[in-house]
Amino acid sequence: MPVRLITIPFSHYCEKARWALDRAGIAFEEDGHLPMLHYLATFLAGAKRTVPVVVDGNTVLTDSTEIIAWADQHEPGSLLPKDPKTRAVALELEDDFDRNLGPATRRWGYFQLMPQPATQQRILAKHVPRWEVIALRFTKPLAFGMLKRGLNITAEGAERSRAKIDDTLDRVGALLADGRTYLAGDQFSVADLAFASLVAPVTRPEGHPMQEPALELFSGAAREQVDRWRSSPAGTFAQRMYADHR
Ligand SMILES: N[C@@H](CCC(=O)N[C@@H](CS)C(=O)NCC(=O)O)C(=O)O
Repeated sequence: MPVRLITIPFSHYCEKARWALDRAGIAFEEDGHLPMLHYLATFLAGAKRTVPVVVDGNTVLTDSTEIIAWADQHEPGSLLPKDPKTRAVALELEDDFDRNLGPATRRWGYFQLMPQPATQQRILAKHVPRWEVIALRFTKPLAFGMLKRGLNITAEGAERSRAKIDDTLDRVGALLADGRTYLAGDQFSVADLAFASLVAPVTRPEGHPMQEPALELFSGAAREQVDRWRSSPAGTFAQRMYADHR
C-alpha cells in the first residue's frame, strides 16, 4: 500500500508536509478534500480534525512537524540537519513559523480571498473529488461561516495577522542580512521549507504544486501589500526556495 497523504490541497501546512515527502523521496498518493468534508477521511484514518495526515500501514501521523521528522528518517539529512546545533536552530525556526507565521498568513489570506467570487474556481475547487465541488454549492455558507468563526477571520484579526507577518518577514530578513544562503546552516533544511511553504499564501510563488500565483485575485491595498511582501528580502528568499528546491 502506498503512503497516503490526506489534505486540504490549498492548505499551507499540507504543502509543508507534501514538500517534505517529495524532498525525502517518499512516494505517496494524495487524498485531497474540501474543508469540513475532510473530516470523514481523517476520522476514518484514526486521526483528528486537522490535516495534513500521513497514513503508512498502521502508522498515522497527524501533524506536519511529526511528518517531517518521520520523512527525514527515510532520507537522513534531507530535512533535519545532521549537526545537532544546526538542527536545534532549524527546529526552533520551524516551531516559530508554525506558531506565528502559519496562522497569520492563513487568516490574512482568507480575509482577502473569501469575498472574491473567483476564489471558488481558482483555489478551492482544485484537486478534490468532483462531488465535493458540487456539494460546495450547498455547504459554502456553512463552511465559510465555520471558518470565519473558527479562525477569527475579521478585519481586526486580519490587521493583527498583517502585523505578525511583517514581524516574521523582518526577523527572517535580519537573519538573511549577513548574506547566508539558507536560514540554518549551509544547506536547505526544514527551516527554509517551513518558511517558504507557510508564507506562500501571501508571497504566491511560481512552482507551488497546488496554488497558482493568482495575484489578480488581490485588489487595491491588498495587492500592494502582497507586492511589498513578495519584493522584501524574506519574500524574495521564499520564492527562491521554490525556484531552487521545489
Ligand atoms: N499544527 C498542525 C496545523 C495543521 C492545521 O492547522 N491544519 C488546518 C488546515 S491549514 C486544518 O486541518 N484545519 C481543519 C480544522 O481545524 O477543522 C500541523 O502543523 O500539521
